[in-house]
Amino acid sequence: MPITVGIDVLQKASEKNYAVGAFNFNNMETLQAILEAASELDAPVIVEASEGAVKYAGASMLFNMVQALASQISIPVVLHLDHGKDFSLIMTALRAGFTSVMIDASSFPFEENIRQTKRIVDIAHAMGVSVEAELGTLKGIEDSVSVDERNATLINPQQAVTFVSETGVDYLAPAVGTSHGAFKYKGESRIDYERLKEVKKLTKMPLVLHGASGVPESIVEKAERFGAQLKGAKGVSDEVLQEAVTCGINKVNTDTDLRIATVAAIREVLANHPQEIDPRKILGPARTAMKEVVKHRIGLLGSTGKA
Ligand code: TD3
Ligand code: ZN
Repeated sequence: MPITVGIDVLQKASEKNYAVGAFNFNNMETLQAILEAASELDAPVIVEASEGAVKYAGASMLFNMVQALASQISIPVVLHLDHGKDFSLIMTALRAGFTSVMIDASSFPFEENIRQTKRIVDIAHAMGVSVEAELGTLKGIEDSVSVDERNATLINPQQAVTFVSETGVDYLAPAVGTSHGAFKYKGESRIDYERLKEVKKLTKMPLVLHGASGVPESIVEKAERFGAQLKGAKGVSDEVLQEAVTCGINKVNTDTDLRIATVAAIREVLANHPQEIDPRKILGPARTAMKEVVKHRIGLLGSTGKA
C-alpha cells in the first residue's frame, strides 16, 4: 500500500478502542523488523523517526525506505516525525513525504505551545498531513510526588479541551506519568488512569502514550549477561500498558525496547563468535530480536487483524 495518513489509522483506533504500535527506526534492519512483524499480524503500524534519526539517515532516505517496503505489503503504514521541536525540521519531514508530524512545544508555556502547534497544523493540514502535539511534562510519578507536583507536571484535562479546539490538532500526547528511556520508575510502574480517562472523555480524540517501553526483564538480563550495564532498568508493565489502552490510548510509542533487544542480540553474537566479521551475521539476529519485540507489543494493543 502507499504510505497512509496518520489520522486515517488513528481515528479508527479511537472509535474501536484499540491502539496502534508506533516504533522508532533509523536503519533498514529496524524498519524491516517492524514491517515484517506488523504484516504477519495484519496490524496497521506507525514507523517514526526522531530528529536524531533524520540527522543520522536523512529524511529522504527514511521516506524512500518506508515507501519501498510499504508498497510490498497490504497493511497501512504511517511515516511519522517524532518530537519535532523546530520549524525547519518539521518542514523537512513534510517536504520528504512524511504523513504525520509531531510538534513538541510542550516545554513552552501553554499559550506558546498553542501558537506553535497551530502554525504547524495550518501548514500540515494544507498538505494532507496529520499532526500530534504534547501537553504536560514527561516525568515518572512516584508515591512521594504530591498532588500539587502532579498537577504541575501532568496534563490538565481542562486545558486539553482549550488546546485541542484552538489548535485543530489531530491527536494528543498527554503526560500521564510515563517517561522516556530505560529507567522510568524506581518502584512499580504506574500511570494516572483517572486523568487519562478525563482527557479522553473531554476531547474524544486519539491519544498517544510516550515513554511506553516495557523494558522486559528477560531482554535486560540477556544484555547484562553479555556485558551491558543496565542496573535499575524499569519500564511500563504489560498490564499497565493494556489498562492505558482501555482508558483511551490509541498510539503507543516504543523505542527503548528495540534498542535493548538490539544490544542484547549484538552482544551475544560478538561474545560467542569473536571471529565473526560479516555485519549481516551481527545485525541479522538483532533484526530477528526486534521483530519479536514488535510482535509482542502489537499483541498487547489489540490492533492485530485491524489492517
Ligand atoms: O518518542 N519516543 C521515542 C523516543 C524516545 C527516546 O528513547 C517514545 O515516546 C518512546 O519512549 P521509550 O523510551 O519508552 O521507548
Ligand atoms: Zn516520546
